[in-house]
Amino acid sequence: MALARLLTVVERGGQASGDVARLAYATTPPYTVGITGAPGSGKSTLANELVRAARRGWPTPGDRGAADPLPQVGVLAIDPSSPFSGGAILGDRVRMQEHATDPAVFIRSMATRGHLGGLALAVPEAVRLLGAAGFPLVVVETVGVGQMEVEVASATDTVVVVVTPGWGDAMQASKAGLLEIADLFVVNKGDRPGVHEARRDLQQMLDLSAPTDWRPPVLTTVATSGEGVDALWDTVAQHRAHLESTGALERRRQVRLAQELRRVLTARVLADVGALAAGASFDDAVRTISEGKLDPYRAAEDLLDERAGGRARGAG
Ligand SMILES: Nc1nc2c(ncn2[C@@H]2O[C@H](COP(=O)(O)OP(=O)(O)OP(=O)(O)O)[C@@H](O)[C@H]2O)c(=O)[nH]1
Ligand SMILES: [Mg+2]
Repeated sequence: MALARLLTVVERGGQASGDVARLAYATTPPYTVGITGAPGSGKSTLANELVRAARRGWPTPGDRGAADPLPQVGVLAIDPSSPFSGGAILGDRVRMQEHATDPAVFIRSMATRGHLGGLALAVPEAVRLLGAAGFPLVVVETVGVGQMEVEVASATDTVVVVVTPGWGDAMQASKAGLLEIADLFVVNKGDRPGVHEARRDLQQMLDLSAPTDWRPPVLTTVATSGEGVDALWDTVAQHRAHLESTGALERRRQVRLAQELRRVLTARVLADVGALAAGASFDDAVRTISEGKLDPYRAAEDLLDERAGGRARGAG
């Protein structure tokens, strides 16, 4: 499938990825829902169920029957630790199998190939690509552990943070920086003991955080049975309506674009640094520094000047 191949290009990064991004750019971005949380908290199972609910369409307040079904839904399962990609990792593939024959649901796992900018750049590009391919909704699943994973999750329109019942889970989420990025919380595995305590812990933490015009609701789900997932989808829709009516959606997306542009710039500059450090002038500079005839600061200036001169000559 062409879309899958284009996503592989985006995943690899570099010039070709930039070309794809350019093609996909001028289209309406899809609405994105991030699902993040600790490993094994049920994110994939929940994403699976959420897709099922979402396919029925965005709920229209007061008149459920009028919702237009979503033509296509994309799911990107981000796997920060895996060097493998190009299709769902085994566990996700098994769990999401029921959608596998549904052409309206596109599921893809993405891993970093270690390219500059990494997933933080590849994910928004992939989302844009799905938007250009006609997907109005993309669900992004990320394991909320490292800084980069939290950043990827927070770069979605509605961020769902999943916790499970059990001592200190809410606290762990807080430590991982998930409290700040959550638009809504889900206590999944609602069939297990400790749901009440988990909900209470989250509410207490929310009480302590600075009040905003949207207090993240705390929902309970049993992803394995689908219990609570319709309510989750309704709440995602409420959050979207809130973002749209306050202008916050526009602002958030603007901030994200600035972030993305900064990352593209950083990747470009780092690539330049890599090229400079691989050149003969660099080796010369190291030798001169070691002979005590030059300091690294001056050497860096010289290298940059030399490069700028080379560029000007190349352009002229
Ligand atoms: N009892 C119970 N088990 C659940 C529930 N939701 C998910 N599970 C189980 O929890 C395990 C992990 O579920 P996943 O959906 O793979 O969790 P995940 O967060 O995507 O896991 P990673 O992607 O590996 O971080 C599976 O065995 C699920 O069947 C639930 O609501 N109740
Ligand atoms: Mg998963």
